[in-house]
Amino acid sequence: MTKRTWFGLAMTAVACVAIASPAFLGVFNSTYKVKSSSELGKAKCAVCHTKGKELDPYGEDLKKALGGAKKLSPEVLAKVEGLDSDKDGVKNSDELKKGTLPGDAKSK
Ligand SMILES: [Ca+2]
Repeated sequence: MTKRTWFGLAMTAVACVAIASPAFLGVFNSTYKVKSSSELGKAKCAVCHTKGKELDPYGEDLKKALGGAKKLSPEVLAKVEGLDSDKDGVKNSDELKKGTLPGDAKSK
């Protein structure tokens, strides 16, 4: 791996920790009982983020549902369950049950 790649990886890790994600991810994982072996469980920060702070479509919908709140809750998560954030034809709630990514149209 090149120095540049390592730098990119390090920055991604830092960004992941610097923002609210760890707490959010905890709420997310316990609400949906995410299996660590599923695609969803492996994605971790990437469930909502493309890289660092940038949000994927599911992350954007969650941000809207949060409405400025700083803490994620099961109630906020429930607000976006009926949506199909990545527009792949599978509802967020169904993707979460299956363990696929609600913010990535390639995962369904
Ligand atoms: Ca979907």
